[in-house]
Amino acid sequence: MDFDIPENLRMMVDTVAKFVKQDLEPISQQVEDEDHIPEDVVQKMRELGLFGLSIPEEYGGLELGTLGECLCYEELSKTNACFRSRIGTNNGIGSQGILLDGTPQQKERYLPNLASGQWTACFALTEPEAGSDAANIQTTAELKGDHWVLNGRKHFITNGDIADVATVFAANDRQKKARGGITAFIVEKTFPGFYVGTIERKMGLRGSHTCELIFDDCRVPRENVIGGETNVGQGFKTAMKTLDKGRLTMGASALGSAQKLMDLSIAYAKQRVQFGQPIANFQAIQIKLADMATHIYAARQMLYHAAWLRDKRGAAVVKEASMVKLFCTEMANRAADMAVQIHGGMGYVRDFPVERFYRDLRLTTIYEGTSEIQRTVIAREILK
Ligand code: COS
Repeated sequence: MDFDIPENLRMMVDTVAKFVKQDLEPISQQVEDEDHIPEDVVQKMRELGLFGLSIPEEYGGLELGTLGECLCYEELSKTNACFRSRIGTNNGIGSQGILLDGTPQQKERYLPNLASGQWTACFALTEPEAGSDAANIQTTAELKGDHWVLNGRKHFITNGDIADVATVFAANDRQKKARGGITAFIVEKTFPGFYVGTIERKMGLRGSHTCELIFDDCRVPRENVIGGETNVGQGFKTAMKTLDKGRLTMGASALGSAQKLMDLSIAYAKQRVQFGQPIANFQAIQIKLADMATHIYAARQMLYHAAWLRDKRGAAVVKEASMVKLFCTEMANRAADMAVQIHGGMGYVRDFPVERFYRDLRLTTIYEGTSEIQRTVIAREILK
């Protein structure tokens, strides 16, 4: 076993850490208040290559591999979660369908624009009647001449309002559902019949928008079926494979935030004096910090191992990816709870970042597959 992180990845992580400290952290409260990331910061993200961490070099990305991408996400998640969310769809759910199953022409057209960050991508799977039951898609796709015509409504779509291109899953055959009935399409925002609907008012993750997408006789050229004609009906598998990777990076994000919360809690416990001494001297606080450190250590080992497995084995880490998402996100939520407790009243006010992490992390056990779904996937895999 070799636990050394390769030099090139270490350098990239240092670059991201510096960017977080110098450029992102100073504006994290402003972004929270304004619910918007300034364009000059997005431009810096482009210049650093952050939109193309996962995309192969031949398409202009950094091709860091799963481990490298996870390491960067971990670092980026030590500040406001919206920054990670901004680059997340291009690296993850918005590009992976094209990368994993797209035709050479589709990769050529879309991946360079996504890697550079000139275009933003989103992933449109979830619908009002298809959340955890992702195969219950009601949006329909009907072939009419040279075009597929999409009709329906997606919701909870991260970056949907700013997306130039969406990976959209629609039912070509409602009876067949996950087995031959769902097709993945690449839909550009300029295609007729594509509309952005309501933007949700959320508990947290301000600065990152989640919205409805509406398809009203939306005309999608035949060549925009991901993988081409032979892949009609095979979209559910594309969605599942995409989510497998997303579950690893989601784990990495939760881990980074948990680490930050522990660092903040240690610093606070050392300087906050009660009963004539720093509260870090009290066992009640020490136990919380020790638990946080131990759980973070365990989470990091499983994440790095699963990422390494994926880089070595390709996409076949279904069980491990769900385990990582489940463990890291639930761990981070517990860490956030402990961090609020250690900070006391200061953990509940908006002058300190702990309160924001607490709200933002709450989403991590829900989106890209709830904890309950992760357990379902793990159980299926081990009972096979
Ligand atoms: N990789 C590749 N193929 C997969 C797969 C994976 N991870 N998971 C399932 N498949 C394949 C199956 O092998 C099956 O193919 P065959 O017909 O060739 O056997 C097909 O897809 C259907 O799979 P399954 O029977 O498992 O479908 P279900 O409807 O039972 O799926 C779960 C159930 C819970 C796994 C799925 O609905 C799910 O992941 N839901 C959560 C969705 C989610 O995470 N949403 C978050 C919002 S998107 S950001």
